[in-house]
Amino acid sequence: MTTITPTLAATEQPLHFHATRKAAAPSVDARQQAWPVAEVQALLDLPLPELMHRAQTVHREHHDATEMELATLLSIKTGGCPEDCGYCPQSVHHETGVPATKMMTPEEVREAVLGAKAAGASRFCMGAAWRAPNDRDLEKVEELVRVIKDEGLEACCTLGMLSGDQAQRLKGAGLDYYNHNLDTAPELYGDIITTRDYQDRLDTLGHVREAGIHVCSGGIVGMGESRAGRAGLIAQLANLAPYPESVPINHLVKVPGTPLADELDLDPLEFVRTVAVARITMPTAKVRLSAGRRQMDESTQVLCFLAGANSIFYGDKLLVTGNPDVEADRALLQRVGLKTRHTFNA
Ligand code: SAM
Ligand code: DTB
Ligand code: SF4
Repeated sequence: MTTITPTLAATEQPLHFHATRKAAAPSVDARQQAWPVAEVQALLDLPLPELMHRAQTVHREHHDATEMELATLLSIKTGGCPEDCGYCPQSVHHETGVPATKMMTPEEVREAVLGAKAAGASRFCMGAAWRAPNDRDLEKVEELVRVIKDEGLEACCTLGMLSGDQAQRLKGAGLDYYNHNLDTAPELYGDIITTRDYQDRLDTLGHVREAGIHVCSGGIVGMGESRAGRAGLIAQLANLAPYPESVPINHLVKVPGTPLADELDLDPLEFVRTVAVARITMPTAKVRLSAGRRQMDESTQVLCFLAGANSIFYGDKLLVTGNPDVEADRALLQRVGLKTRHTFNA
């Protein structure tokens, strides 16, 4: 399969499944505290040494700062997606040269899971280019989830919108995490995607949560948003009650043919700040340094680790674009002195 080469180069409106400070009942669970956008923006605006110190303090209170989770990603159904997400190479609305494929078989998926396990991944995430799965698709995905669980890895998938019943079925198959990103701040959403709205995303997250599946939800940085836009995204995530167990912070991968291909480069330190603020506002979550590492220099990645990122995608490919080579990642983790499940179970 081809790997696509990328180009080089606030709101406080209450929404359903969104806790405002007023609505939040006094709670024994510190995870339920709400974050006004202005407070999140104030964190983003801190001098970097102060922000990093706060992020590292929170990170160490809740995690072993020398551990890194490795998750491997597999596109089980690529391309031909009817949605018009402006960043995405798999949308039929953009001429990116990504061909639509059929869904992978359980045998193909097992082979990929075995490879990921042998390379040291502890979590396996399957992505499909759907607006929402139909019931026949879902039955096949349930079988694929069982393949991952048979091999002893944590199972995650990202399939688009889910109904409550579909979420229950995935839970029954053993799914550990469901990834469904809010992607950007509510007020910017309509500039990036027109075929669904923010509330659709929140509804699916609600169904996932109700089914007892861990929520994986984050967004994309570098789509032309301001700091206020990044604050709006982080506040939305941090105010989910409870906030997601897993928060992917993606850097936009600029793919030729997508409307965002010519977006201006973001200062890498703005990306690092966003990771740090995600860590501070969602202390117990896995903060995942996700798409865009291939285009990032290693020092920026290390700053993200120091800002509290404790999970990466591991494997030479994301869905259709490239990721750093496994050997390069192993060498980087070793140079920084980070342990993975492989090393901390050894
Ligand atoms: N179709 C499903 C959906 O949108 O929820 C699942 C797959 S979709 C590719 C998963 C996520 O990948 C998106 O929500 C977005 O955050 C991320 N993504 C897609 N294209 C990207 C790009 N070019 N750069 C960074 N992240 C991207
Ligand atoms: C997430 O937040 N990032 C991953 C995963 N969830 C599914 C996807 C990144 C996609 C990057 C562009 C591509 O290769 O299609
Ligand atoms: Fe489809 Fe998901 Fe890509 Fe949007 S991000 S076009 S929903 S595959």
